[in-house]
Amino acid sequence: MSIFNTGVNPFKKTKVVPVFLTITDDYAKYAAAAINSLMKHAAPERNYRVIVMYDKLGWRNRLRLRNLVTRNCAIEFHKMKYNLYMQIIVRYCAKRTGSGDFFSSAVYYYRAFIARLFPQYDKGIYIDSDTILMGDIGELYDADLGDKVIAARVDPKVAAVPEFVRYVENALGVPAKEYVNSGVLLMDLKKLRKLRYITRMTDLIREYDADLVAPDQDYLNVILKGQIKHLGREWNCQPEGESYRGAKLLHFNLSKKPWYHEDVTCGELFWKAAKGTGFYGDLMREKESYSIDDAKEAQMKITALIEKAERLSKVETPLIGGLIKEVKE
Ligand SMILES: [Mn+2]
Repeated sequence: MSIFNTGVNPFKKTKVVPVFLTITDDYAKYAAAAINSLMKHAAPERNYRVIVMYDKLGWRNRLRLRNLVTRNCAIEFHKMKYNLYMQIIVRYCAKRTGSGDFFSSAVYYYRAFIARLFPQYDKGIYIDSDTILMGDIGELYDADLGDKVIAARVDPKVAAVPEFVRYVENALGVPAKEYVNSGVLLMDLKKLRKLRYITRMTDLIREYDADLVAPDQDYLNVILKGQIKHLGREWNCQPEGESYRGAKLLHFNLSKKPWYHEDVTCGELFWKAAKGTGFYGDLMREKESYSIDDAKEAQMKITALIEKAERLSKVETPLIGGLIKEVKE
């Protein structure tokens, strides 16, 4: 147990809502706003435990995140180990350095390890660090999964871009109206352990070594096809381009980030969440130094991602998961 871990008796597992984030030093300042807003909207009668999974996260950032702790929200840090699964992922990521390679960092895959690394929990939530809470995350935790393995929202960014629609349907074999965003996940960790999720994912990586558009999310959709419950808009609301009325969680996904741009829908809510976190100054300086060239580069990256999706959609059979399909049919 590290000195950075604090609060809420970890052994009262049935009473705790575990919420996982996966970050590096670069993401700590955004995660702070996400965690702060989570704590602000926490129900006083419940206990929460924010678990930050990381590889490189300096002690100064850990200390600043730890300072967010409240009476009923604990923070725990978990350093990822370089085990066999991680080796496969790191090697796979190292090959993906093209212009459309958006998600070529191992940190995107840490969420796939949650079930295996935390056997003390039967249910858990994962959230991206580019999110902020507008409601009590305990309500999401209480949602009934029925016989499904996870719950997530159908990705609104996919439906909006025809190249993405063709990509998920042709290259992944997943209907666009079923393809979910992996930024907010409610997980039945027992079922994920039973499925041996991390083994299945790394098996697919080794078997196909496929070049994909959003790898961690693509594997999730292929492996759990037909076993995902769909969340409503309120739990993964992407305010740029859709109504945010009644939203309980805002996600600045594949859009202008409020920490770079002035005119971002709901941007002021992000800044409100960042206030008092100890990262506010860092965030303001980052926004100040964001240049027109940086914005151009970000736009070019999105264009390259769409081009990659279009290129990869021109296949006869899906790129991964052929084996899974054969078993089922
Ligand atoms: Mn995100």
